[in-house]
Amino acid sequence: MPLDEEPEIPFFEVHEIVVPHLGHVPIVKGDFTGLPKKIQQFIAFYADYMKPRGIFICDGSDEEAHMVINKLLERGTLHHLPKYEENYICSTDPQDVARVEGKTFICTKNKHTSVARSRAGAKGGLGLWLSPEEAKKEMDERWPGCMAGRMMYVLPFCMGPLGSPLSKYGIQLTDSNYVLLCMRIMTRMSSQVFNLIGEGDFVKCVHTMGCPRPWRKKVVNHWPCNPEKVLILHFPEEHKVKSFGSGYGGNSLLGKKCFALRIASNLARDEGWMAEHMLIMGVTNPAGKERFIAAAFPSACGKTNLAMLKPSLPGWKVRVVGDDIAWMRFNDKGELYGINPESGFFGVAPGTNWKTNPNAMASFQKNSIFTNVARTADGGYFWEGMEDEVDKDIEITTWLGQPWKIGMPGKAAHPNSRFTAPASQCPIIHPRWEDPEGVPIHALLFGGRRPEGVPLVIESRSWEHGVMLGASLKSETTAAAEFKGKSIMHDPMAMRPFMGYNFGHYLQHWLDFNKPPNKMPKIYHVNWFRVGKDGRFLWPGFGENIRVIDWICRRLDGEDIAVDSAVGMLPKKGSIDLTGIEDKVNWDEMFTLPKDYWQSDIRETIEFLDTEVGDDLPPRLRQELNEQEERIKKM
Ligand code: GTP
Ligand code: SPV
Ligand code: MN
Repeated sequence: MPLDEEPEIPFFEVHEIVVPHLGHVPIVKGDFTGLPKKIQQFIAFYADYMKPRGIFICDGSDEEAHMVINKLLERGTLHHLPKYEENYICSTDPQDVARVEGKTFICTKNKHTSVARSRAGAKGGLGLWLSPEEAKKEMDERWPGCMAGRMMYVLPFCMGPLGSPLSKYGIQLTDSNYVLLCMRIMTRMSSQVFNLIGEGDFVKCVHTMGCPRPWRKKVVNHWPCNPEKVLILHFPEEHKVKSFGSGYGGNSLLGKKCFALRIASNLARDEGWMAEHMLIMGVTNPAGKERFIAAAFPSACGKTNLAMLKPSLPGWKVRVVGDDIAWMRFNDKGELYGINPESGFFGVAPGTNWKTNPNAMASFQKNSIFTNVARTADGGYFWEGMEDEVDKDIEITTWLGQPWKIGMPGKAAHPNSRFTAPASQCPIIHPRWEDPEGVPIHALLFGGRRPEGVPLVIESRSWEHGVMLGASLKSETTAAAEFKGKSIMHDPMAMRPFMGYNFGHYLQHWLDFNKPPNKMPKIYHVNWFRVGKDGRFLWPGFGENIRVIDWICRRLDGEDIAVDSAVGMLPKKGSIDLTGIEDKVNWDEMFTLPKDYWQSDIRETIEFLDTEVGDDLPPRLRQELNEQEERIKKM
């Protein structure tokens, strides 16, 4: 029996207006009876289960959005930012500001479908499994009647260009109109999707803030949520996601991490493709040759910034296809093609400014939503990093609603505050970003925040060596999840919080792609975040990263500009173009490989993968680790 059954509801000889089983639940918008039967059943089942006061079937139109925006303005959840066109700001309950990884589970009948057969001492950080019985118990405690007194919105959406063979459909039920507005930006939300689904398959997404009326707890910032009861459940075998208690980002915009990574990685395993936490960018060199690069960095490690990079080298052109998620597939000729399943950017606000990321700035001058940023007295947004771009003395209201000025202690915006902007508004959006076939992917990058020991760029020796570099990915913790303080965490393939199935099987899936006729893209490891003795970044980053991209593209062209090292191929000294920044960077400091550091690093990595992935660690990957360790010993 499925974990969470939606029994056939027998009343479906549809009457004219009244939907018998829903009885007291009015359809306040949309044509329920005109929907495909399977979708009617899905809605009816959950309406009965969650008991909303009404059902609002969305069509994704501007009128509909305005209706909701006006309601939220009236209620005080949203504020208009008069400095721009159709930009709105809101603050959440301060207890609901990031993804909650410890409350995010994969539910499958068999435990080891979801998580690897780890060894004693494993911390279980590569995905958490919950048994069907436990899941049912937890759901029974939360979901029945959870929408009492609230509206249930039905959001039909498509991940990927409408009509692309690589795209997938979903329907999200939610009682948050903020989620409705953000999903409208982040996915292709349209009533067309109902017809495209018909009686076919779709991912069932059920989200609630978990505050049925009468709600007796204090609501902060007009943001009802239920932090004590947050639970995010994935049922890959049933193509279903259930999320309770949080309205924030990855917890509530279920098309994003839940569907496009956790559920999709399962579909990808079964159907022979890849669902990855990667940006996709097109880079054209001064000679006019374009390459596409997909890059996996953990949360808040620079994907959005790299995808929209403004090149500091003359003659280069960068255009963005996606900034967070890539769905990729080898075609019949063995060429890897990728699409961006999303249609918006949910980007980290702090640090973003007209210098570091002008293309992101330009993307959110209109039709955007800002969450947990600060406001200026002249009706603009503000966050850390914008100090040089607003009047020094301007009155600011922090994300917590406190009066504040630049230079005062404390922070104006939450470190994980975000902008939600339509991708189509990005001035450098790639003309092929909605190409149903996707774009060809020529290189894959992995990277994280590595303050110590790890050089600016490493080229893998082979596909398998590259997969090992990806599996060994580590990064300093950031504000994107609930972790406190800074420490270096493993984040293999930048997928640690987003794995939808057994990580050992996932690595094997990657290794298995290397077979004819597939032409394997080259794999690189990059690190913009190495720190010098003075505690400052050794590499200027942002627009200067084009210099590393240039080196990578020249390698793809076969230029002899790399030297062998114990950890992979490194740039020959001087082979990265540093024209104009020679005095700012110290090559040797950026590229030295401290033997002690690497020896303990590889030991620790092997230990980690042995313990966490255990018997599911592919032997080929273990061999790559051994060989790397041997080379490091001989360094
Ligand atoms: P998610 O959206 O959470 O997945 O993050 P992301 O990977 O898209 O990271 P993003 O580009 O938003 O960058 C996160 C933070 O890193 C921001 O504060 C940036 O200013 C900073 N950052 C990005 N690129 C660089 C870089 O090249 N060098 C330095 N020093 N900081 C960077
Ligand atoms: C991330 O944490 O990687 C994000 C933000 O992109 S969220 O959508 O909240 O996952
Ligand atoms: Mn991002």
